[in-house]
Amino acid sequence: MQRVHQELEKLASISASPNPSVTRIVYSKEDLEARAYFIALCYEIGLKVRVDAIGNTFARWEGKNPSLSAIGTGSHIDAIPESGMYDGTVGVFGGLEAIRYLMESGYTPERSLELLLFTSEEPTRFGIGCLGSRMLSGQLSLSNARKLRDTKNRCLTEFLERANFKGQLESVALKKGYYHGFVELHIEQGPILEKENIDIGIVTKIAAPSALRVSLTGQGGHAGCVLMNDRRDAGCAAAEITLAVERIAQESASADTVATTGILDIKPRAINSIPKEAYLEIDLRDTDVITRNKALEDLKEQINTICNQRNIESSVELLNCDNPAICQTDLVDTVQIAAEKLGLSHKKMISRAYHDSLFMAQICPTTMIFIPCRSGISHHPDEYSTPEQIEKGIYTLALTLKSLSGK
Ligand code: HGY
Ligand code: MN
Ligand code: MN
Repeated sequence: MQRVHQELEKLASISASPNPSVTRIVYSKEDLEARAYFIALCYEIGLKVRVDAIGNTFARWEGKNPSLSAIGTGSHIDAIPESGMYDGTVGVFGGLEAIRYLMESGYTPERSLELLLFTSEEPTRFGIGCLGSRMLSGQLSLSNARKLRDTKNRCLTEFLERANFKGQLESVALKKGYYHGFVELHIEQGPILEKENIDIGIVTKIAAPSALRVSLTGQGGHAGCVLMNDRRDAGCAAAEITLAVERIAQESASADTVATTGILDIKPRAINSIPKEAYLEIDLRDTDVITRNKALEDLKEQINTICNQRNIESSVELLNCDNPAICQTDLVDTVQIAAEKLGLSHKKMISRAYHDSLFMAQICPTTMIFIPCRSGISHHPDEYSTPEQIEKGIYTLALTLKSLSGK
């Protein structure tokens, strides 16, 4: 399986940041170049490729009975700034390798197999994650899609035109029953499999993410001349909110409540000028939607209290507030049987990261195959899975796809 490792290395070199980090923001020059590289590899093995109106890419291995609903696999190749080379890409290029392995073993599927490259799994461009899988599963309304703006106030259609993706947004959502099942191969992005020395994680539940955009406006002014009681310092309000985000997650009854202020900007950013404005993007998750929603409500209240006390204007925009996904038992069992056939240790587990599978699970039976990653590091240049770990994931995926597409 040497070729898939070479392909992952080549893919990692298509990046806006220097090796070993990877930066590949959706619809950037690097993203489009990486998509073209993937599509060329799909054509090499005769897959039929369709690209939808927002760039979701479907590489299809026609089955003997094309009228049957297909089996899907896949993930994403967009990468947040200064991140690693395995997040998402193992599911796309490992999915391709699984298909090549089945082809080369002389297998022909009954049900067609589709390998997907989802557009924009990461929230970097528009603040919302899983844009491609949300839209193809009908979880994001066209009006909300049209409202999306990046930090330079550019809209989705501007990027689609520039990338020359054809078709109407209306055509992205798939018909109900399009897929018979979906399985995504992905690095764990956590330490459990490595710690417990287990080859394969089988995902039974995917956490429920939510994201808030908070804009704060104070007074600003001269850092030397405005007395402390006269200040309306947006930077201090942002700092207090950031600590409230941490406190709410720490004090939650559930250990699965996690929250981060991943973006915190102030203006005008001058040492002798009191911050007039602040901008925060907050990520808050739990595997239980009720606990998550309670934490979200607490946070909104705290933001309000802090801003009232500090006489700061605030606007709070809920970017997304998704339900967790429950993975389908017989798909989970199919993965387990595949791992056992290969003599691989395995463990059922929760995914604390969200994935495109979170949305695929809304339209078809879905599960995920996790492989260990070193010290659980992800979204970081040190992200790493060994070739052996990747190959065990690919073989498990291949046997799973064979079992699901054979009937
Ligand atoms: O943030 C996440 O959970 C995913 O890796 N985008
Ligand atoms: Mn990620
Ligand atoms: Mn990912």
